[in-house]
Amino acid sequence: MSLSDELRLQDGDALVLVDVQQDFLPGGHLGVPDGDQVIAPLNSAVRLFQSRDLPVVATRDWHPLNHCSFEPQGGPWPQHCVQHTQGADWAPQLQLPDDVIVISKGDTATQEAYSGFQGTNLADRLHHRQVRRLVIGGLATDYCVLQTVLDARAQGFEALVLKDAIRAVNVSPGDDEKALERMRGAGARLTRSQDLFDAN
Ligand code: VGL
Ligand code: ZN
Repeated sequence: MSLSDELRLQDGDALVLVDVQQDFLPGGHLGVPDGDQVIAPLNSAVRLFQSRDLPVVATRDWHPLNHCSFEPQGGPWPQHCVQHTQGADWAPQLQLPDDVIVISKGDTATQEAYSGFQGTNLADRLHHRQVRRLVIGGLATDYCVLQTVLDARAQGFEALVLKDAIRAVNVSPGDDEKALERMRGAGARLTRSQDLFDAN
């Protein structure tokens, strides 16, 4: 099987967009450097998956105002993605399909949930649709993308990460590279979105 065969989409594939929300864009309450750069490749990926009738999932950080990850509660982060605020809305340029599967996470005040699988029914919903492989992009590489990819692998899904469609917070320089290494170590494959488009 050639490399491009492995990138060919088929039944059992699903696209997962991680936390492409206003607060993670530059200027947002937890702005990720160049976070807006993920939108164009992800919109192209959405169109490709839609054209094949393959599922598109969008996870969102959906915190109550008193969430434990916020600084006033002793957490590491400024308040962000507070339920029903503009910061929790999708990035304005993001083009989600009408039948997108929305997964809200981090909605319990006392629990952090970086992964789209944590405290949600994502795994059940994917298994129900016979999904076996996830194509993943979004924000942020070193937190929610990383943990979603690791959980996907732990749950037995194949994982293909679009490396130009993710961006990192990089609290410490090099966190992005460490995250990529952990994904690879867990058996995820990293590819350029253009290679996915060319193979399809
Ligand atoms: C995230 C920090 C805090 C993320 C969410 O989406 O990567 N990062 N909450
Ligand atoms: Zn959060």
